[in-house]
Amino acid sequence: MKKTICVVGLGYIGLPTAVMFSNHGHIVHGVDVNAKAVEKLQNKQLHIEEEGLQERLNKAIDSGNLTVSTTAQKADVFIIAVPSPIKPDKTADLEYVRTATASIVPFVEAGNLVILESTVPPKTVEHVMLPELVKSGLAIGDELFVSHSPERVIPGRVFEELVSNDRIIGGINPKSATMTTELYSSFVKGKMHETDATTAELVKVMENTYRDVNIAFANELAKIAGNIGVNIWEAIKLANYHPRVNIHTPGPGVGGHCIAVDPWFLVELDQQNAQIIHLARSTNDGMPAYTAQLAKDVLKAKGIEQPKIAVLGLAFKGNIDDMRESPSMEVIEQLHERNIDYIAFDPHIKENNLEKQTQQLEVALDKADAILILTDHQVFKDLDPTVLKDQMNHSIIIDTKNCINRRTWEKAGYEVFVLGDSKN
Ligand code: SAJ
Repeated sequence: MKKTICVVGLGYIGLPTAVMFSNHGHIVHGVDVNAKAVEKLQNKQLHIEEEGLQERLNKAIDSGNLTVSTTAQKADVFIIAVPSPIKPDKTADLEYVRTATASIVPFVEAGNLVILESTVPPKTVEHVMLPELVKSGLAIGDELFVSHSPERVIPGRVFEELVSNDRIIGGINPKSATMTTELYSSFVKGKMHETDATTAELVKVMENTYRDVNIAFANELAKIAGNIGVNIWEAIKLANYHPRVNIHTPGPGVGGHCIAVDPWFLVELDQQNAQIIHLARSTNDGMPAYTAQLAKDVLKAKGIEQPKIAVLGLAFKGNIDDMRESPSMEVIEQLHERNIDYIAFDPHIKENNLEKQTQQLEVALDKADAILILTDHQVFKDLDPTVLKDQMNHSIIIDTKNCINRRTWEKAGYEVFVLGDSKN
């Protein structure tokens, strides 16, 4: 059934969600505090990148189903999709969730549904949202329905995953959950699993924590394997042939705004019991320093005292333009601390604050002593080692993602070092 929907927060999740509902017959009003972003969207210009978003936004606005402004308005359903970052002391910053909730209070009416999509520490709906929503004077659960339906999409494949992923729907009561399931069934083809709000909050945080702990395990194994002369990539591949084993991959650290953040919610919630979770965070946060030290050791062993390194990859993962929490920045910091000169190159990143960055590979490699690969972009996998070799001072490549073809590079005369490898 056609609804009016007010989406608060037009970022990586809110905007695609608003556009999807608009293009599935609902009347949507999108709200963002960022006036510049709102103005751009009103003119059908994007402030974020996502495959397939532009044409969907055009369609939504042209059809008249989507309007955008900086203030909320009356609707049947309110969807909140705002950031929930951590503060420098690693505790959750829930101010955006609280103020977004407060901003809709003047507009909610009996029979409305409020849905939180942001990933939050368990009990946020109960302890942060509901105290704001009661100020509407409506009876929570009888007149005003509330649920948590966390997004689960991966950047770069948002529109595919919005439709096909299963969804967890956590209502503050069964009626809230049923109403939410009904709404999302406008476009979701995956299964929708109803539960209570706090369980849904925990489930979402657990999913990202599972990955963080598993990656930390892989990173720990990489160090152990390197020390005993075994290639960890080969070992993990073989272990994963077991039907019940799925070890993730090591690397220079964990980036993005989710996996490196959400585990802290559980540490804050129950410091005493979140032991493995806390240790995993520290292990992954220690990988940039490990990577910089690896580079230093490799170069020192070759007698190169004042090296210059071409750092390839600034995005937090392959084939995206997103640098949020990217471990590359910390690796660069750690290189700097070890007095290693660097120049960074990432064809996916157009703007950043780095002093030493180039948009040309030739400039990055000019007189470099080594290449250090930090992101597994396809363009790096496709590099032709023969073309580049003569520009460099030394033919050394350090691959932290095991993404280049070792044989090809060795054949071209390079010495190849891989993180978690016996030959380091
Ligand atoms: N990484 C490794 N080793 C691995 C996998 C990843 O080092 O084996 C690193 C990546 O290089 C990257 C970081 O971890 O730096 C995170 O990348 P990712 O692709 O695993 O995850 P995100 O942050 O892009 O998206 C995650 C997803 N969650 C899960 O897969 C459980 C996504 O579905 C969520 O919607 C998203 O977090 C979110 O918003 O919470």
